[in-house]
Formats: sequence, structure tokens, C-alpha cells
Amino acid sequence: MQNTKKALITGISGQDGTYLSELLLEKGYQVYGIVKDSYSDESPLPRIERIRSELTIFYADITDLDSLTQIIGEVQPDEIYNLAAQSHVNLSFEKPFLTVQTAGIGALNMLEALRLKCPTAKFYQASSSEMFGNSVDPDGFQRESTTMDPASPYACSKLFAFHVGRNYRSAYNLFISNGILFNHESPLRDASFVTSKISREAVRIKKGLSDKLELGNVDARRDWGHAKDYVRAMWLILQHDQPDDFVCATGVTHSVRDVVEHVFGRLELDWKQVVKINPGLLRPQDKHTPKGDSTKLRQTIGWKPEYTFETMLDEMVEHWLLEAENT
Ligand code: F7E
Repeated sequence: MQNTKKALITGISGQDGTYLSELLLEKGYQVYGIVKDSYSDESPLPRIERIRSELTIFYADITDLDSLTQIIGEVQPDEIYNLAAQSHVNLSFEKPFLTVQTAGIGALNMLEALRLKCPTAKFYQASSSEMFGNSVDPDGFQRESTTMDPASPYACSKLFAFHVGRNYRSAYNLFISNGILFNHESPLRDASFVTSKISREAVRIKKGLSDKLELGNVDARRDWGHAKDYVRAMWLILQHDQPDDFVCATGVTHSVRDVVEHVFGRLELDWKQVVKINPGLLRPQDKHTPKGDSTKLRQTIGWKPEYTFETMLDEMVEHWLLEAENT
């Protein structure tokens, strides 16, 4: 029998929103999404264009509680995925208020709308490994029990959303779960994030369209996974029989330099000739070597990633090569 569940996704036109929509459509859900109200039906939304006719889109601001209560009241979703936020860590130092209003207050607005208009819905909050900052357990991992020590306005906002979600869960007995996701990338990743910037620029260099790539801290390490694997975790988290908080990560870290070496190697380019360090791209505070321990997610829910660091980057390079050929 076909599943006729309804899911509502904020930030539906982003990388995660797009992959999650595809997954939910495949599973037979009716998918509703919220896109910023500066857009309209006439605005191009490149990532979701392919599936746009299968989605029901509302244009509303995550900072506007009235619009959100109206939408949630009207849709009566079974599941809500709150993915909308200003999600650039570096930009959050320049735009702290916008970041707090979207990532922090925006999440609270969604929780209020849930509580007031559709308290039976299951709610997924997109929490971030940035909430841990540099706090690491003695074995080198960050996990659900690791002390949180946010190191940017973005991380502080996400930590507020995480805690207020837990508070609503216990105070009002709502099904609210947090996915604490480590970095996740894909061909749909905005080119301002480092893996996408490197693969896109390396392809431009290969094609003779550019002759240098400027980066900040190339020694920074991250636990990078593929967004497709991570949206599957989001869905699984809401299928669990009780609300809870889960870390989603690969457990392996690489440096930005490793990304550069793999991508340039794949394109048979010598990165040492073209990669320049631009001190202007260094962050006021950057994290060190966080590795995520997703044992809880793997053991409780059976999640495991299908992509590796290498297959993920290869797919990104292929994507940018195809883009270069089509423009
Ligand atoms: O930086 C270094 C930079 O901007 C990764 C978001 O999804 O994941 C993401 O946040 C590392 C940092 O991602 C450049 O200093 C060097 O150490 O790709 P990123 P992020 O800040 O880790 C977390 C989990 C989230 O929740 C966030 O929303 O790369 N880096 N050179 C650079 N980074 C950028 N962007 N550009 C550079 O030129």
C-alpha cells in the first residue's frame, strides 16, 4: 500500500532539502517545503527544479512565527524537518544577528508552531557538530555525551536550538529529535564551502579558466561525509520509536590539504603551483581535529554511510567537469 505521509521541510531548496525531498518522494510522501519569502513561483530554484512540480512550496520567512503557524496548521504534516538557517560558520562572525535569527530563533518559531498547531508531528532539528567546538573526548572523538563548547555565532545559535528542542520535548512531551551532523558534502554543495570550492576551482584551472586557488587554513581537519547518506539518517531518526539525539559522522577525518591532493590528483594537476594561502580566509576561531562517533546511530537505527571520502570527492569533480562542459 502506498505511504501517504506528509512531510514539511524548511530550507527545502538547499543541498540537504533537495536530497531529503528526493528520498521522501521515492518513499511515497507528499512533500511540502518552505522557501524564503524573497523568492516566488517564478524564481529559479536550481537544485530542486527537477522535482519542483512534485512539491508544494510555501514562501515564508523562518523568522515569522505567524506564517509558520499558518503553514503548519494548514498542512498538518506527519514529519517536520527544520533545515533552514544561515549555515556558513565564517559568515556568522560577520552576520551574527542574521545567524541567530535564522538558526536560533527560527528553530524556536518552528517548535512553537509545532506545539500550537500540530503537536502530533515528529520534528527533526538539524543540529551541527559545530556545537562541540574544540571539546573532544580523551579518545579523540565527539559523541552525544561530549561537552558542548561552541566557537562561533553559528555554533551558539545551533546550540540554543538543540537545547530548546530538548526542552520542548520534555516540557510538552513532543516528538523532537536532533541529528548532530558532521560536515556533509555533495555536487549540490554551495561553492562557498571548502570541498565544493576546491573541486569547482580545480576544474576551472584544468579547463584554463583560472590559474589559482586561494584557501585559508589547509591544515584544518574535518569528518566529511556525503549529504545523501546524511539525509537518510535524518529520515531514520524520525522513524525511531522514540525521540532522541544522534551524532551522524563517518568517524574518519581528513585535512583540507587532503581534499586538495585528492581532487588535483584526480585531474592530474600539480596543486603546489596554483594553491595560495590567503590570510584573509583564516577564521577568527577555527576547530582542530574533530572526529564523530556515530555508534549510537549505527547501533540503534542501523545507519551506515555508503560513500567514502574518495567516492564523494570523485562525484563532486565529475559534477563540476560536466558543468564546465555545459557552459
Ligand atoms: O570549512 C577551512 C575552514 O566552510 C571547512 C557547515 O555545513 O559543517 C560546515 O561548516 C574547513 C574550515 O565548513 C577555506 O577554515 C580553508 O576549517 O567547508 P567549510 P565548516 O565551517 O566546517 C558544519 C558541520 C556545519 O554545521 C556548517 O553549517 O575548511 N577552509 N580554506 C576553508 N573554508 C572555506 N569555506 N573556504 C576556504 O577558502
